[in-house]
Amino acid sequence: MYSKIEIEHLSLTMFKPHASDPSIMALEGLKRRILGSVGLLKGKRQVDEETVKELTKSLRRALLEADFNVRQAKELTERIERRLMEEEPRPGVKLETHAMNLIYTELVRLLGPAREIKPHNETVLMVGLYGQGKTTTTAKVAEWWRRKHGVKVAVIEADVHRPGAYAQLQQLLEDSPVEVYGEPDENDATKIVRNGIKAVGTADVLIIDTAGRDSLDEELRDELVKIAEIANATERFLVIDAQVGQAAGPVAQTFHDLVGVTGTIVTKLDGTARGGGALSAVSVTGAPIVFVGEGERVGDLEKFESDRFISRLLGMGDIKGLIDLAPEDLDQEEAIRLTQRLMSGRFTLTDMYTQMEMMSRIGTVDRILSHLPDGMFGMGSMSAGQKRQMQSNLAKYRVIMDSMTQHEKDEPLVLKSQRIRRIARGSGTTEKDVKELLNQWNRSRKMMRGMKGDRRMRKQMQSMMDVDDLDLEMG
Ligand SMILES: Nc1nc2c(ncn2[C@@H]2O[C@H](COP(=O)(O)OP(=O)(O)O)[C@@H](O)[C@H]2O)c(=O)[nH]1
Ligand SMILES: [Mg+2]
Repeated sequence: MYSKIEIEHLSLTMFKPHASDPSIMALEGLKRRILGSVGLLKGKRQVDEETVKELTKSLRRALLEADFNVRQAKELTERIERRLMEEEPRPGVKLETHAMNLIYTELVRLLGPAREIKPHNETVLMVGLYGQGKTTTTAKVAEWWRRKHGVKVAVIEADVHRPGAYAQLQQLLEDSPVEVYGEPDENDATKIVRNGIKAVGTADVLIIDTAGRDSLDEELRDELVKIAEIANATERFLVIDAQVGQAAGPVAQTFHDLVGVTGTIVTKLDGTARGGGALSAVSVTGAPIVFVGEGERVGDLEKFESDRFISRLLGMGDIKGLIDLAPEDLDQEEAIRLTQRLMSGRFTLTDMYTQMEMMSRIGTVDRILSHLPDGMFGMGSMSAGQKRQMQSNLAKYRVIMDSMTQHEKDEPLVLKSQRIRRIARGSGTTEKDVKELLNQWNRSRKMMRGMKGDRRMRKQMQSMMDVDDLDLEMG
């Protein structure tokens, strides 16, 4: 069982600052303003339209000030406004906390799901304009990979336009076993890449740093495309300075057209209060943020996971905030058992019932659903009305299932017309009701089947349900 969760802890006191987070410090202003907006609900027991309007207006201003994309800021606040009006907080949860959770969910949705990184057999091409932090980030990412996955990493310095690039990279990695390949006197970048691949290409991960200018000229474009061809890179990471704000989108697009960007790295998030621009602008190009750079040192790199990032931004402390929202009486062992069963591909009527029961007990379902593919539980976000509907369905299903044998519950496919008639009669319901239950089961089962093969999904489920990871910060 979950330890008894102190609902009071869900109050705004849990949104405390994390002083040691440079990138978060940078967006401190945004956080302060979000807290300020949410503070409008303080002491209120019920939302009213006027306050919600005021709140979302102030929220939109906060996002714009942090340089979030105008259209996205609008959409985001409209969604939050709607949800604030429609969804009720679960009992005992303050309105402010409820609003904070909605904002959290919507921000995470805006920035998209985390981008997976393969541990080895990767060749990474780093691209980007001049001074964005490519060389620094090449070193950072190399070290990250080596540490995180314990693999052999080598880097190639292919920037022949900036004098001293090789020395710079070498210096950044002087304390690291990462192998650095470069030919400081060669001025043909493609040659260096060819030679480099021969020399250090056996490493598990190979990272190639390239040149950039203020803007891309024809020569540089050609060079980049050639290097990309030779390297046959599995990943093309665009390095972009957080300060560029809204311009991040168009820049990303330019590079995307050239080499097919697979991921974005936003650098210098420690140095700007307006990082929201780069964060949200690149998300519209479809090349998700993979890392964020938050300092000049090699260790100042973080794998970007929007949920963690946003919860830290809002001071909610990673996934723990999410778990804090689970109902006090949600049986954790049961949750794990169910997850394992779902993952095994078996899905009985009892499983469906348990699943629905769990979901109906969780007030802020969306918070959890935001980590799962849409519709995994057969619902996106539930309004209060839908929740009531689900609860009354559950009551009906319980009665119907009580009239079934264990075998029928385990193998609902055996339920043909005669048995259906018997069950309806036995439970005092109609055949239509029984069929409805079976239809619901069928839909859920199909969804589960789709999930089964989804590795990312499995990992998410595991991390969500994993007891070891649930050491509650709020205790
Ligand atoms: N504060 C801070 N500075 C950074 C970060 N990444 C790079 N820099 C600095 O930005 C400058 C340009 O970086 P560099 O790697 O040479 O950029 P390149 O021209 O794209 O290769 C250097 O002074 C770096 O130390 C970061 O995440 N935070
Ligand atoms: Mg460089």
